Amino acid sequence: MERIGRIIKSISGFYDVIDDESEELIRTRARGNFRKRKIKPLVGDKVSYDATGDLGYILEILPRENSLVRPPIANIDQAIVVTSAAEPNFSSNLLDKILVNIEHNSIEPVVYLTKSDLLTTEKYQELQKIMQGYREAGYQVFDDQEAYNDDQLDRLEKTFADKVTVFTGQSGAGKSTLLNHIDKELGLATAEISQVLNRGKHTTRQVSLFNIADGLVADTPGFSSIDLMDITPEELPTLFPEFLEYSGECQFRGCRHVNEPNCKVKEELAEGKIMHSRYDDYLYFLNEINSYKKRY
Ligand SMILES: Nc1nc2c(ncn2[C@@H]2O[C@H](COP(=O)(O)OP(=O)(O)OP(=O)(O)O)[C@@H](O)[C@H]2O)c(=O)[nH]1
Ligand SMILES: [Mg+2]
Ligand SMILES: [Zn+2]
Repeated sequence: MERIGRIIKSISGFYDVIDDESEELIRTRARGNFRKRKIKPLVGDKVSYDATGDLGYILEILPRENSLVRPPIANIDQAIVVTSAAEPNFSSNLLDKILVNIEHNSIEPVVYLTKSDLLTTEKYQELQKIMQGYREAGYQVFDDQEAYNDDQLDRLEKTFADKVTVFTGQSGAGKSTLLNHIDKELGLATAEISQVLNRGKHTTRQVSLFNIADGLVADTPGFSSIDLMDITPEELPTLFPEFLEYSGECQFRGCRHVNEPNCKVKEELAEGKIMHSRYDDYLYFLNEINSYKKRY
């Protein structure tokens, strides 16, 4: 019998599906023809499946609203970008790259700062100014010094209802730790970062969706870097919300905000309304994207 459900976990060729109607958990396999067509079901996929025997079979993947490569997950509404203030060190370049990637997939981004408890008051205040810049750029930011205080956790949880939310960010940033604070029963594995490399140890190995606060929330494997392969130079300036706010007032339509005359974005940059670090990252990413093109 054909039914509809959502993949919440994938383990070595098996896919755990929650049935849309009965909310039962069914273990399934993908039919052989998926492999032939080079289609890989993703966590988050809505699927039709046959559950006649002990083991179900995925028949079709329903059309995706969106999907990410890193982490591999489909049909996401919101992404919590877990960002460490220290250990690993805060990197605006990495944060901006993650944000661009999320904007490209039309997912609502939220910035969640962890590990500010490891900073001196002075360093924390500097970082708070940067975080205020992200708020002014249009992002929702959670940046309390005590990352997991109840009030902040409550406010975060309220954003989960009726959505699929993915926790993403660098390995070791604290994604699983944050989820464990939100739901005390999850008991997700966490590990100290490598002090020698100042990098996380890739503790979380797979994407899993959990039912939390009337929504679905995914813990995912962290990464150390991402690329911008799918993004064109034309699209890039549209992925910075604060540029979009002013680009209508640039003299040229499709202004890239680099060397064009009467560029409103550059005027706002000079006025201090646009963060220098964001603009510098924009130029850096533009360069990176252009260098991919030359290679093909
Ligand atoms: N001091 C401090 N340590 C934290 C904080 N958040 C997380 N940690 C620690 O950072 C380490 C890494 O946390 P994890 O939750 O495993 O990180 P992760 O983002 O899930 O990492 P991956 O699964 O590798 O992607 C653990 O030792 C946590 O206890 C924080 O706010 N403050
Ligand atoms: Mg983890
Ligand atoms: Zn411009």
